[in-house]
Amino acid sequence: MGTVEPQVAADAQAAVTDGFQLVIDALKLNGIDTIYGLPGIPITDLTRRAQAEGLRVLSFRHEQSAGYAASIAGFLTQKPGICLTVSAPGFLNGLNALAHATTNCFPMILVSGSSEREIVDLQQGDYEEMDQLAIARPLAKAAFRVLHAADIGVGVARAIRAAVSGRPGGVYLDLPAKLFAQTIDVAAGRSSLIKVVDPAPRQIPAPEALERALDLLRGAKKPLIILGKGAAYAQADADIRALVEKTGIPYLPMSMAKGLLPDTHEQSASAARSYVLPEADVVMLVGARLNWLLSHGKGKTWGGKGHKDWGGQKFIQVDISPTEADSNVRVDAPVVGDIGSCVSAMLAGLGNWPKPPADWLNAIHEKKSSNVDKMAETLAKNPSPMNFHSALAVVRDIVKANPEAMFVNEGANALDFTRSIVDMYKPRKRIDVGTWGIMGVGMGYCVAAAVVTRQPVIAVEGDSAFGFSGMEVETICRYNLPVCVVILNNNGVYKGTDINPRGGDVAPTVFVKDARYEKLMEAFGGVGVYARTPAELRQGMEQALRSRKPTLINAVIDETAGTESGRITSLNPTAGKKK
Ligand SMILES: Cc1ncc(C[n+]2csc(CCOP(=O)(O)OP(=O)(O)O)c2C)c(N)n1
Ligand SMILES: [Mg+2]
Repeated sequence: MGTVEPQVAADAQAAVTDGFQLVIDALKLNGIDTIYGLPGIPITDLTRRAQAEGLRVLSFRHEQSAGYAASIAGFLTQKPGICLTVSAPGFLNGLNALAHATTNCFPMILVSGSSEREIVDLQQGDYEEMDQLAIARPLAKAAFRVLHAADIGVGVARAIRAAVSGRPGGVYLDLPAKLFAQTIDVAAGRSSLIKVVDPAPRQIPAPEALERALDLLRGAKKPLIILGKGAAYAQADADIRALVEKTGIPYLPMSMAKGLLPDTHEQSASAARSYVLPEADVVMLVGARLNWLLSHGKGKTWGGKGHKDWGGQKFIQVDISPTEADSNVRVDAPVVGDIGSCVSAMLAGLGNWPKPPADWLNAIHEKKSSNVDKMAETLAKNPSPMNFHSALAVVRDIVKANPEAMFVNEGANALDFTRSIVDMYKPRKRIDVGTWGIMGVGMGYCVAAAVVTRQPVIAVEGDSAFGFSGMEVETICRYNLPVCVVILNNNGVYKGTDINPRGGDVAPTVFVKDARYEKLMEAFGGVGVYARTPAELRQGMEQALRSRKPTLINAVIDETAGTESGRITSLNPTAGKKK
């Protein structure tokens, strides 16, 4: 070792920062405090250093779960949820969640390390070679790549803006391996970072659009409001409730808008859904889209003659996207703006609002009462083995007693029955399969819900649905999260009774009979409960909520109880199906 040249010594002492640090600094500067990810080349050190810098770094067993966690964290917080993955395979595992976020309008940023550009672009066979930016682009609201450390600030700022502004969505941020070790002068690095000002600017609706909408609504004989998860996302809970209550208009909450007003609210028309949709004359959609979940606003559900016929309703659509209106049927009064601004402007414009006609309200009330009575009868039965109803009657009570708890739900019958039986009492408590009816969100959602809200989490899962993310019970135990997973175990997809006519392998929808899922939770130090009766289920859930210990309750359900595809049997083509 010779003497160090003076210039080199000066360089060594010169304060430099690197790509790793700048990514962390840029996220922190913008108030991002949690990363959902899975380490490996080239982002392992990023996870370590982020943790050392005080970010919460939650490490999952599969990137898909990390991605779903990030996506729902975005929904719950209005800040982009960050999912961090390695290159090619890790990136691809995260991609499902990115597309899910875009489809559901959740703000999320998938940050993936990637391999060396020069080699990838010449297809010379680099380690985990893949043109990730090109692959992500069609699935994301926006996609960016950062090549120089000095551009990290801009890259992160653009990703944040794209994720949360306007209609939120999934954004992809590509960070090649070489970026992380690049060094630049500390001062230059600091000044390159951007703290995003007003990332989701309010979008104020036009006065004439409001007037048009209110005129239409005021003149309605059979008005109906439909609240979607966009309304839940907006966090304009008090105004939304005031709008519903001051107008006196019956409302239907979409699945993730349940609890925006308590499901027990007298204006809720949920228990009379199949009556109000075809009967309504003016329907105001608030943050809800006329996609398949609302039968595209036409067809028999809406009183149309044929499956594509218009039912005659006029629609008001309150949405942040100007291109949403007319996507399926004519919208007579689009109101474009952020839900909070639109709803508060509507409230201000109500004036002396006439109550909807009494015969409309009375007819709904009658339908509701008779349906509620029928349901109460079904719920009161106590068959052996349990069926969905007798198990969910217990879940319903537990949720009522714990209205602050977060509620995760996925499956087919396990989803559909739960949605209609289990009332929600507070906004943004229910998180589920969303627009695609996607399986696999369960355990990732549980982790994010517990971390973001610090409330206990109850997850009601089909046995198939649970399997998609089941290994994340280790993650739940590792972070000791207050999650109570209830598996409605009917031995399979939809039910456990299919038979393979040729013998040999079991039918494709059937699983191992009487599988002991609760042991999976015990394997990692959590509590496992095997519940064959409503009483055992109740005891297990109460204990889980009291102890806040990770708990998995394997609720044994009659394997004949479900129906094919739950409530959407009609969408499932079958070989002999009649038109
Ligand atoms: C990612 C994904 N793969 C497959 C499906 C098709 N699918 C819909 S529901 C479901 C599982 C239903 O079974 P389970 O969760 O046990 O609910 P059950 O009806 O038995 O209560 C499947 C596989 C899907 N929706 N998403
Ligand atoms: Mg099942």
